Amino acid sequence: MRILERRFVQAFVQMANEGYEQGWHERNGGNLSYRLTEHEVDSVRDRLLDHGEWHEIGASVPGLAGEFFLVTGTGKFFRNIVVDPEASIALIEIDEKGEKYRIRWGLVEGGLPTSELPTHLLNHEVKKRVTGGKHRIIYHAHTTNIIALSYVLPLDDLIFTRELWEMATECPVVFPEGVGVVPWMVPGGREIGIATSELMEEYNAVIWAHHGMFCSGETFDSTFGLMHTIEKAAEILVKVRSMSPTKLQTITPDQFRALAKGFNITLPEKFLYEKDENGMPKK
Ligand code: 2HA
Ligand code: ZN
Repeated sequence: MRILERRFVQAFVQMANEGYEQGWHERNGGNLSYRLTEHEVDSVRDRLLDHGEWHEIGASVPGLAGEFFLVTGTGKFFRNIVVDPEASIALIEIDEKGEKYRIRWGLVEGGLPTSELPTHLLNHEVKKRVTGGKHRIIYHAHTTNIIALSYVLPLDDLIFTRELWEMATECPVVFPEGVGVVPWMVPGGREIGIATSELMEEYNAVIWAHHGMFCSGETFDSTFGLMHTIEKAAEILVKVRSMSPTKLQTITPDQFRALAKGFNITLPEKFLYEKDENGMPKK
């Protein structure tokens, strides 16, 4: 079977296209990576190139030694992934130290993996460890409303989480652990990757101020669904704040506690703080 016909490749391409259709991937914005199962690596092994040269990752990820990832290419446009996946995405192999990678398939017209490879792999390394290998997907998108909110809300995990939770009853059920926030940093390198992966120890979604968001998940559906749920909550919050600087009513801390009981989830008390007259945590 051709690599393009493999189920995980088709799911990857479909998800990338759905993100494009949401308006989250202008030009070459955003990137996606998927950690293959051993079975998937075996199923494609006889179709891989074996002459790719090794490149520095730009970060050290010993926890990912020998793993294979399907990744989007740097400078490639999400809108073209469904049209010509072989030219837009690549299958890469990590070396036995977790310092280098080489391309084993894809990017047939040339190119390299996403400029955010350090952040993707540092996040994968954390998530592989903390989920016992369950999480396989890291997704970065330029989600319009989350970006807009990063100009008007304090860049604080507690405030972003609480304000987003209040925007739809489903939100705390979908992301009970909350969302992390990285202040503005230069993208494309190790430093922002480390800051993001530290937050990924606790969260499955991390906002990059004035840039976008990273989500981690087990399946393509759940990872896309997490990005979609958070961005929709952000859209509602933008609408609420556009109509009025204050809320007439909202979901209260005690209602969140009742929801947690009813849905058998844990909502950390740190997000259920008392608010002052400006809607900020009471000092
Ligand atoms: O251009 O989104 O963060 C790809 C990106 C960089
Ligand atoms: Zn980006």
